[in-house]
Amino acid sequence: MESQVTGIRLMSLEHPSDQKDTRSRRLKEKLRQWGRGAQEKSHWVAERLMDRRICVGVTGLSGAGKSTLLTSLIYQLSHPQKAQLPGFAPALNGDLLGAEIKPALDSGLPVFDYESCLNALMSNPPRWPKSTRDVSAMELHIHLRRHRRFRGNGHKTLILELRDYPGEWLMDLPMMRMDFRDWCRHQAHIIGGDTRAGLAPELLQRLAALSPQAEAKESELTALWRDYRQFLLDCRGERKLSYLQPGRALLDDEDYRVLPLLDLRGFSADELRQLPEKSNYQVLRRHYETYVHDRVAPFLDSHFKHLDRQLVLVDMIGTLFAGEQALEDMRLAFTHIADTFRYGDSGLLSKLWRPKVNRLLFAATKVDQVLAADHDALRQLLGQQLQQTFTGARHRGLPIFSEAIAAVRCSREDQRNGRRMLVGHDLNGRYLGFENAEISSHLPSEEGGWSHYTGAAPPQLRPPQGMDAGSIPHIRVDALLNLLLGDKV
Ligand SMILES: Nc1nc2c(ncn2[C@@H]2O[C@H](COP(=O)(O)OP(=O)(O)OP(=O)(O)O)[C@@H](O)[C@H]2O)c(=O)[nH]1
Ligand SMILES: [Mg+2]
Repeated sequence: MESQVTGIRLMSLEHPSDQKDTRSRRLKEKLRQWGRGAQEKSHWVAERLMDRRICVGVTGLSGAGKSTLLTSLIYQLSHPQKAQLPGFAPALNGDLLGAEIKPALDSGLPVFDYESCLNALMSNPPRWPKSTRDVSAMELHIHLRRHRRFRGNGHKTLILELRDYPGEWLMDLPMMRMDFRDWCRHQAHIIGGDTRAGLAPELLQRLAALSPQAEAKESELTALWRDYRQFLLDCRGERKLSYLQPGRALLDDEDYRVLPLLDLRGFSADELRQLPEKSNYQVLRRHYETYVHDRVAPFLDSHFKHLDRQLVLVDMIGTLFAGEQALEDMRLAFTHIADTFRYGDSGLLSKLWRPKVNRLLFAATKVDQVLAADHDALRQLLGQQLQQTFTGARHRGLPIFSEAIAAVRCSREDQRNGRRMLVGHDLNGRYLGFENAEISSHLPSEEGGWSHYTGAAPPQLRPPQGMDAGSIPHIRVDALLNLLLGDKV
C-alpha cells in the first residue's frame, strides 16, 4: 500500500513528455537487452535446432561413480583408436574422429576437472579420482565423419554438454512442493516406517520431544543439528540409504539447521501458523524455507531445466548387498525422481516447472565387482525397481532405459579349481581373487532370503595398472553411449 502511494506521487512529479521519454527509453533498453541475449543464444538455439547440441545431466549419490564415468567417457571419445566401443555405431564404422573438451560458457559453471581425474587413474600406482561435492559442466565437441551422397565425405561436430551434479540435490527437489508442516509429517512417517530410527534412538526421542510452541533455544537447536547431520551421514554410510533430506547436509558441514519436528499431533495447521515467532516451530519453519529458497529452488531454476537427457548412476551392488531396507529406500528415491520427471498436468512439480528431459537413463555402476554371469541379473533388478515406480500413463512419452556398466574395469575373470572367480587388486594394492555371492534376477521373497546378500558385499577394487600405455578397459560404456547419443550421431 505504502509503496503504491509513493509510486503515484513520484509519477505525478514527472512531466507527461518525460514520462513518454522514460517509457520509450525503457522499451529501447529492453529491446537492446533482448537483442544481446538473442545474439548470444542464437548459435546455441541454431545448434539445437540442427540437432548438433545436446545437454545431458549426470547425477548419482556421492560415490555412485560420476567422476569416474565422465573421465572414462571423455577418454573413450577422445581416443577413438585406443578405445573399445563396438556398441557405439560411429566408433564401429570408423566415423568417430575424436573429441575435445571446452568450457560450457553458457552455463557459468566450473569446468569438470578431467585432467586431474585422468591423472589419478593413470598414475602409478593408479588411484581413484578425488571425491567431488559440487556441480560442474563442460562441452565435449565430438567430431564425426559425415557421409554425403554426392559430395564425398565431410565432417560434423556434435556438442555434448555434460552437467554433473550431486544426486543429493535431486533428492531435495520434493521439498519444493512441501511446506514445513508437510515435510515434518513426511519425515516422521519415513523415520517411523523403517529401522533407521535404530541408528539414533536417543536423538529421535529428543526431536520428538521438542515442543512446537516452546521458545527456541539456540544452543539446543545447534546440538540437535550437529547430531541430526551425523544421523543422516550414518544412514548413508552404515545403511546405504538414498532418500535423505536435507541432502546438502551429506555434502558439506554448513549450519543449515533444517530439522523436522517429529510430533505435531494435537496441532492443526492454523494453530501452528499462529504460534509465536520465537517458538521452535516458527524458527525451524524459517530455516526450512530459507534452505528451500536459497538452495533447492535456484538449482531447479538455473540448472535442471536446461537438460535434454538425464543419466542417473546407481550403486546397485552396494545397495543390494546392504540389504532389504537399503533397496526399499532406493525405490523410495526412485519414486520421487519419477515424480520430478512426471509429464502432463498431474505432475506435482509441473505447476512450478515443466521438465523437458526427453530421455531418462539409469545405470548400475561398478559391475566389474561381480562375475559377468551376474551382470544381466543386475540390469534386470534395476529394471524391476524402475518399473515399479515409473508405471502407468504418467510417464508415457518419456523413454526410460537401464544399463549395467563399469566405467573402469578393475577385475578380470579366471578359472580356479573349476570355478569362475574375479581377480584384481584391492584398495591397498593387494592382489586378490574372489567369488561374489550369486545375484538372482528376483529379489528374495522368502523369510531369511536376504541373508544371502547382507554382509557379503564384494571388495572395493583399485583401478588396473598400465592404463597410461593404452585404453581404459570398461564394461558397456559403449552401450550407454548408444543410449545417450545413438539417435544424434
Ligand atoms: N570397481 C569399480 N569401482 C568404481 C568404478 N567407478 C567408481 N568406482 C568406485 O567408486 C568410488 C567413487 O567413484 P567416483 O567416480 O568418485 O564417484 P562420484 O559419484 O563422483 O563420487 P562423489 O564425487 O563423492 O560424489 C571410487 O573411488 C571407486 O572406489 C568402476 O568402474 N569400477
Ligand atoms: Mg565425483
